[in-house]
Amino acid sequence: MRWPETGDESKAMFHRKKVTVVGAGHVGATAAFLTAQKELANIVLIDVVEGVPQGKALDMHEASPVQGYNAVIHGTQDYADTADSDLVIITAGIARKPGMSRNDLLSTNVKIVSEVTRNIVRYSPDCVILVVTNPLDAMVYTALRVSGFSKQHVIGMAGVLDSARMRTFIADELDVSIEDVNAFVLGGHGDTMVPLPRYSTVAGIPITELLTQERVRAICERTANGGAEIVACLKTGSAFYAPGAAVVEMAEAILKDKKRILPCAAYLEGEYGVDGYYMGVPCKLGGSGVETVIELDLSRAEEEALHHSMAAVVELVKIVDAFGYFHS
Ligand code: TXD
Repeated sequence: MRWPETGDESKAMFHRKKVTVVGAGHVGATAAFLTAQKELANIVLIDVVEGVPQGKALDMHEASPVQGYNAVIHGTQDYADTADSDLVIITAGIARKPGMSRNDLLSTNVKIVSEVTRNIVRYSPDCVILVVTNPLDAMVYTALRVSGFSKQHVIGMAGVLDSARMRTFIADELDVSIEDVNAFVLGGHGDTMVPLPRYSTVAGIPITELLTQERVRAICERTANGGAEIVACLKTGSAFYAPGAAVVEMAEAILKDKKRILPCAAYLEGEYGVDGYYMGVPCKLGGSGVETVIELDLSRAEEEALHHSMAAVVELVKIVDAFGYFHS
């Protein structure tokens, strides 16, 4: 028989959305794999370490017959391959090494995220950027400043992960399906984050009506220490399955214009009394990125906790601003 000739690959890729994942490490590779499994887009995986994105992309490609997904996954060191991405997920960065100060880590990751953002913007001037690299609230601020994009197009992932952890603990505690559990965690991504039990529900019932104050407090504390709990087990490295899944939930909302209501790190200009910083707040997430920030009515205690969390973000961002890398 005669088989029709295969067309040029760039044309074949045209009809599917395109996602670039920068950083082919634990979170980046997991997010890429889940994106492919959900057939959300073709994927470009890019990393500075030669061979790693190529090897992981090929490995994922070879999983596709078994998993039954159609998606082109391409590993590269060349930003030209990322051209015209709809969504770019930035997970590139280094982890804190023994003897390294927080500021050294911050400085290194600001440089990395700045350089990555410049490259991304050059080839995908209309994309949405989803930042994952820590310290999250400062890195997403860096990406906004460097890209010159609108605030709707530069978003940070943290709240979906923190809320997923809280949902897990609530479902375990009450022995109910995670499908019926919702939770909201706001604020900066760190130990000052603000879990909101009043807005965390099981089938619409606030958990404050289902659990004692003491159990609610324990769940909130475990949520705030969720990242550290995994690090303590793994010893080297941090969580990546739940972070990868959280990234893909946001990616799906954007790529499919779902208008999900999810906690995102969004750039605030007056909302929640915050001006000029990123913070985790409920947002409507769709095709144009953060479409609306939703302002919840907060109790006095919740408001105070949020402003305490904000103070930690402001400290970090002041340091980032002082580096003055944005205009280099
Ligand atoms: O909720 C959240 N936002 C987070 C954030 C949840 C989990 C992880 N969080 C942070 O994401 C974590 O603290 C890190 O800052 C990033 C990525 O975590 P991951 O666990 O994936 O780290 P890895 O495995 O070290 O991967 C980082 C990759 C690695 O392959 C490096 O070679 C690459 O980043 N890297 C780069 N890629 C491209 N370009 C540059 N400049 C670069 N520098 C390093």
